[in-house]
Formats: sequence, structure tokens, C-alpha cells
Amino acid sequence: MPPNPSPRSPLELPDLQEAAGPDWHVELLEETPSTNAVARTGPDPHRVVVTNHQTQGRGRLDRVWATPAGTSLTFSAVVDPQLEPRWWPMIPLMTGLAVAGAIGPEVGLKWPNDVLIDSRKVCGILVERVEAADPVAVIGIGINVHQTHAELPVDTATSLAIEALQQDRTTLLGGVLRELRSGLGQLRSDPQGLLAAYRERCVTLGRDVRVQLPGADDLVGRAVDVDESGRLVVAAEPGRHVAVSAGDVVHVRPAG
Ligand code: BT5
Repeated sequence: MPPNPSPRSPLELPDLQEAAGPDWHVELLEETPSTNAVARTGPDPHRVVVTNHQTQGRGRLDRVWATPAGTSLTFSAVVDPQLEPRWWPMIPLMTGLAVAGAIGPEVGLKWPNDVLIDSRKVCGILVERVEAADPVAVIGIGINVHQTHAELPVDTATSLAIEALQQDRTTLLGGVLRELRSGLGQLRSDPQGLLAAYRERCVTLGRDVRVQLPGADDLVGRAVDVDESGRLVVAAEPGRHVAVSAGDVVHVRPAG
């Protein structure tokens, strides 16, 4: 059986709005450079900007997020998290957990928020804080849905089609937004519970890792924890634990 017998899912605004539910206000752009950039220009809580073709998608540290037209679920949701400042760093981790919940048990999370299936990246997340009287978070999510191998930009990527998973972009948007709402609710009411759920889903924990730190030497060691600030705790050598808040993790070899 071919892995992807289903046609590519269309995006229609009424269907997207219905899937999202009344808590969100959905906008659909046929093409736009970056949904995060659009959302940042009018960061009203509950706003969701979806596009069928993102032409200049952004990753972290000015990297590129590349998706051909009609292949992906690329969107940004604006939220007013109403969180104590100390829990803000958990928002990207919560978002990874939300996407994992919407896709299914096949998914693992590489710290901080790469969404993986069998070590390949199926979704990238970019959370940006916009300052205002009440600061808001623009949560940008790009899920590879219909891409074939030839349509993926790097060989470390995969898509839901390649993995023979659910590929209706509208259903997926509804699922991710539901999980985001409940994840934010849990972050407010029970942040420790959310952190415990993240640790369960995080495939980095227990691995030997190399962490590429912005502007510093790589850190090599065993990933032993994710702390309450969302930092990865690495046992660099006996007796020396280092907590990092940003960086790219390479899993050096499997757990165990
Ligand atoms: C991310 O950055 O993974 C965050 C990507 C966020 C994209 C969403 S889409 C909606 C919203 N609007 C935006 O403009 N952005 C957000 P980072 O961890 O820096 O990973 C970027 C790296 O992933 C690149 O350097 C490539 O190596 C790789 N990459 C690029 N496109 C990819 C894709 N479609 N699938 C998997 N990997 C990809």
C-alpha cells in the first residue's frame, strides 16, 4: 500500500473557523511571507493567522522554515497567557506538547520544542513575546503534512504523509488549538503537572547530548532534567550540572 493515498487537504476559512471553535478568530491568507510577522502587527489575543503558502517562514536565530505551497499547516496563534513571568519560558515547551497531543503517540519532543517522529522533525515552533500593557505570545507552528521526501528541505525532516498519519490540515488545526488552550490552562493552574507531562514526552532526557550554545563552546554530557524554568540540565562531568536555556541539541547516541 502506498503511504499516502489521500489527496492533499484544502484550506477553507469557514471550515477552519468551525474546527477552531468560538474561542479563536481565524484568518486565512493564501500566501504570506510569515504568519508570525502578520500576527505581530496586530497581536490581538485569540487571533489565528493561517496560510496555505508561507514564502519566508522564519525559524529560531534567523533560520529559514521552508515549506512548498499547499503542503503544510503553517499558522500563528496569539495568546495572552496570564502567567507569572517565571513560567513564560515554559510556553514553547507547552506548545510542543500540544502539537504532540494533536498528532498522536508516535511523536517525541527534542528539547526545547522540536517535534519528532523517529528522530525526524515533523514540526517547528517559534514563540515570540510582544510587549504591551499585557504582554502576549505569538505562537508560530509549522507542521509538515503532505510533503514527499523531495519536497522537504533537509533530510532530517519528515511529514505526516511520509509517516502515514492523519493529514487533514483543518482537523489538525482544530486539534492543536484545543490542546494549546488546555495546555495554557494547565500552565496557569498546575505548572508542575505540565512540566511532568513534558518530561515524559521529552526524548532528550537520558541521552548523551552535544548542546550548541549561541556564542559559546559546545556543551557535552548527559541530559538529566528539564527544570522549572524550562532549561535543559546537562551533567557535563561528575559533580558539574549545567542548565541551558537556549541552544541546539544533537542527540549523540540513544538512551540506555
Ligand atoms: C524552528 O526553527 O523549527 C521554528 C520553525 C517555526 C515555523 C513556523 S511556521 C508558522 C510561523 N511563521 C514563521 O515564520 N515561523 C513559524 P529552528 O529550530 O531554528 O529550525 C530551523 C531549521 O529546521 C532550519 O535551519 C532547517 O535545518 C530545518 N528546517 C527548515 N524547514 C524545515 C521543514 N519544513 N521541516 C523540517 N525541518 C526544517
